[in-house]
Amino acid sequence: MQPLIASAPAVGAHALQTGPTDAELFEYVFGGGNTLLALSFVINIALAGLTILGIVYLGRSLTDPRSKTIATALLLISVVSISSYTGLTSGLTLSVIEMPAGHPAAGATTAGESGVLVMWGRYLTWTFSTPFILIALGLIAGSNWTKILTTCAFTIAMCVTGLAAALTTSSLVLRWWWFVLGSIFFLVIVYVILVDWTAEAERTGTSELFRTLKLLTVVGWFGYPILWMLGVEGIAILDVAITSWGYSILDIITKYIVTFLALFYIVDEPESITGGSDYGATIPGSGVSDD
Ligand code: RET
Repeated sequence: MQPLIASAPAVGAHALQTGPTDAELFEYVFGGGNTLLALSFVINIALAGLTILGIVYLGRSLTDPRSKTIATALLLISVVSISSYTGLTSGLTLSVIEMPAGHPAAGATTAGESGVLVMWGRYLTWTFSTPFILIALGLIAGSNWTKILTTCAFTIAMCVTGLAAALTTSSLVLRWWWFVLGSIFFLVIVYVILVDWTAEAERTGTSELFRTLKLLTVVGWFGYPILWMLGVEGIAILDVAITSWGYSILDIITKYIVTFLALFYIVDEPESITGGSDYGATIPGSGVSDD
């Protein structure tokens, strides 16, 4: 009879099974030697918190259901963000992961363990934050739910493949293959924003705002795969603190700046944004105008 232990998976066979504990990672980031990295997390907790307060304050006078839907989508971007950065800060969504043979960072050590620091929580939480950015943009353009939900599905697929790329330790080729898949999904989103939503915004009268949001979004979003390629997950010419600041700055542009630009436009409830009291009602004629 085979000994039981023989069927147990080999320790260290999987990216998330080994490495330092959350407490050791927390100490590594906040223990004094990595102030730059620590700041890239904490500053975003503060900014997400301020953005939430800003939306609640500026959005308090909204009455139209469509404006409220957009404001709620904007709010949820920062709700996810504050949670995401809390995960990174606590060490919960950080890991030290050994890169496969041939990777420029193969053989590196971090916090006394072999491997590099991977902020995998970023990819995981983009899965939840980016759909809300796209819902807000699609609604501002006046698009339909088919297109909006299509971009949501593709952004989820893009972020999950990015997560898989970051966590794959078996093969360098497969890391990059995940990355290529994610990039293809990304191009679908870029197409919808640049072609469909641009034309729709033109028709619905929001093109001026949409042009600015589109520029910040498309240019900003291209920064993420570029950072992935240059950072420690890719060709490793940027160290973890610089990569993390890169992502944090892109987050400031693509989330908080986009949020406030959209919000300042929505608070006045122009005709191009309002949907009428029946907007979004599940029963015709039951529109709530008094809440
Ligand atoms: C990955 C790697 C796989 C290929 C591509 C990527 C793109 C990521 C993007 C992220 C945007 C994040 C935002 C977060 C705000 O909360 C996953 C890096 C194309 C575009 C806007």
